Amino acid sequence: MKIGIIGPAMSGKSTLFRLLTGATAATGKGGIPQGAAKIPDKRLETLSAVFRPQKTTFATVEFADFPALGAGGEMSGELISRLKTLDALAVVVRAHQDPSVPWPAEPATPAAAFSAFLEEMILTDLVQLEKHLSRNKDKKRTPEETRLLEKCRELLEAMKPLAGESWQEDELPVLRNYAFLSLRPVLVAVNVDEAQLQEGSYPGREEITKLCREAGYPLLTFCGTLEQEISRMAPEEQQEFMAAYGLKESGIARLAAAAYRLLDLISFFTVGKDEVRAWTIKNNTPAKKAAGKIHSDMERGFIRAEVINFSEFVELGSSLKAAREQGKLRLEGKDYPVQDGDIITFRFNV
Ligand SMILES: Nc1nc2c(ncn2[C@@H]2O[C@H](COP(=O)(O)OP(=O)(O)O)[C@@H](O)[C@H]2O)c(=O)[nH]1
Ligand SMILES: [Mg+2]
Repeated sequence: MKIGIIGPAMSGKSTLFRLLTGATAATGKGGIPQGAAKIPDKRLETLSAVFRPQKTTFATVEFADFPALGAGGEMSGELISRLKTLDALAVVVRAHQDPSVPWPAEPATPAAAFSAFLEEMILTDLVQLEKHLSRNKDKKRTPEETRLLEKCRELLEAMKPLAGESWQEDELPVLRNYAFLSLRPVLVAVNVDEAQLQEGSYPGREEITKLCREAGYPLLTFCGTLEQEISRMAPEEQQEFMAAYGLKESGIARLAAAAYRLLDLISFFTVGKDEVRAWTIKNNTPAKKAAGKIHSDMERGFIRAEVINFSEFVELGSSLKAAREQGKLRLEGKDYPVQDGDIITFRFNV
């Protein structure tokens, strides 16, 4: 699962990337920096305090720091084909007005920068769609597929991203074959300054809020410079500092968590003396398949999953022993859809 950070030049993309991944100068494929961002999870911290393992492993999500869009949101053909390898996009736009940071062309409001991106993405899809419809004119396409593509055309012509539509279970695989950009989930991150953060507002906030609501995109704010300061502090100091800004969590923690939700990912936990760990699965993954995340033997030889959800575990005094004695460890079969926060021990046979 990979999220691309995109947006205009100087909007704060690389700053955000470095904050999320802790990367300094990591470079990946084709010169695009890539790295894993830790997904903060208070539940995992609690489990770690209970089990005192040698090692605590958080879930991660991969981010890639993409080159800037053109001043009018333009995407080169190369950029488009790279964006198609991603599972989701995080669009960074700038609200802070720091005069020491140059603008790529003219100063743009967050809404204008976001609109430019949205329009470019939709037009890219529309061009591709028309190509398919005309080029494959003679090719046999089922009536359903043609109907589906025509529905896409209607949406795109109305400037609606394809992700906003609730597609049928059997339509999605067909659509995915076309690799439309606007079918990808998107989140929007507005880079604000400290005063804007404290006020909870910035110029053009209402406009971009409305646009994001219409597109169905989550909208978040972060202050790049403030987050940089936070990231250099010791944990106790961070809490105090954030409290002064009325923040419970850092903007980066909120963004990482939002990215996880955007990808429809959830975590289950394994606990023990060696390691307490969060494992990432897609929402609604059956237990047997989830076991395969840990080891293919566990999936192949799956017998049962012994499950208690984190919240219940805490209610029962944070003791697996107590939970077992009270018969609160559920035995689930291979089709059980693993829930976010489940603490699981897999029983398997090799
Ligand atoms: N004043 C201010 N400057 C920022 C903030 N975030 C990033 N910058 C600065 O803006 C410039 C561009 O940031 P960068 O992350 O490189 O933008 P990119 O071109 O989108 O990758 C850098 O000099 C950053 O230090 C912020 O929240 N406030
Ligand atoms: Mg950059």
